[in-house]
Amino acid sequence: MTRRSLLGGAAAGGALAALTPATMPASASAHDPGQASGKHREYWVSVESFRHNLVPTGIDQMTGARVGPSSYWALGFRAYTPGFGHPLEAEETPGGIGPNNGIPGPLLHAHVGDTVTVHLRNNDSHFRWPHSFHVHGWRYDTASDGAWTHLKADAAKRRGSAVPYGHTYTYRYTVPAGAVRTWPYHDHSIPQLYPGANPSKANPMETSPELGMFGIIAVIDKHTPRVDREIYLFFHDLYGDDIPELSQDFDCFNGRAYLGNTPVFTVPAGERVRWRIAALGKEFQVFHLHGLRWFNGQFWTDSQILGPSTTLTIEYTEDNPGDWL
Ligand SMILES: [Cu+2]
Repeated sequence: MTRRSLLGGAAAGGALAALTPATMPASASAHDPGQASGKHREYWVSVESFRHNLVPTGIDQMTGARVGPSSYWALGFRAYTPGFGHPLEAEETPGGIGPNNGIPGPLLHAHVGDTVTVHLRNNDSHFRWPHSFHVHGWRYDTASDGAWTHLKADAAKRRGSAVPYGHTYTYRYTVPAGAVRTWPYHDHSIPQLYPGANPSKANPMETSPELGMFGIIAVIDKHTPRVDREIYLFFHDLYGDDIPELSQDFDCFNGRAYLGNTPVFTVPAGERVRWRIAALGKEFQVFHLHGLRWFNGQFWTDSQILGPSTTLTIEYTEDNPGDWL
């Protein structure tokens, strides 16, 4: 049963408003007068803290080696019904918010010309750190940048760069022409030290994103080809120096590390599939598929590199059935 079919009555209208364009026209934006023709989208996103295990089986199924300890206090973004009523259910269809389990955060969608509002609630009940919501790809002014700096003079302009625990903040965006692709979003608030971390070894600058505060934005326009399935993949790394509860450094797909723990994606033969892939941190990653290839705009390939804060959007037809790495 799909999520939509579960919805009925007034609650349904409210829940869907968080996912799909409302009927009201976008309000004209002073600095983006050309972008007022789209729909208005509204998301309710909560910052949540929870225990998370990067390697639930405790074993690397490629080598059979034991791995761990691999659990720590994580942070993530989760989408809610309007007014932060309750978490939205998973919606793993093209255009849906995805698993909505916190790592990565909900998949946010917009069409060129839309305006978007994101209401952020800081519900980080474990650390009680200030947090923020910072997007790539959409257009915003400094009040919606969500990027904290130590400059005192900045504080008044950069409201929303350090939303205290228990508070909410509303960010406003327009979706400019040329933004069609995949983008990341993440926390960009005050540097923090994970409890027990050695200040001389840890890098506090990106602690909250390292703990799981990131997600993917998909922007489309009327030329974006229809696909049968979209797969979302986020590369990120955690370091033992930053999070002393971890036995080692971990390289993750959607918050999981090592074969047998990382997500398994299933695509029926013949389907057209689009991957939206993003990376944060300081490592270079390679996205490599076995058994399948795609045309990257210049040539056919099965491997593409991904630097920090960059994304890939690839499409192909699933024409080689099998279990592939
Ligand atoms: Cu960024």
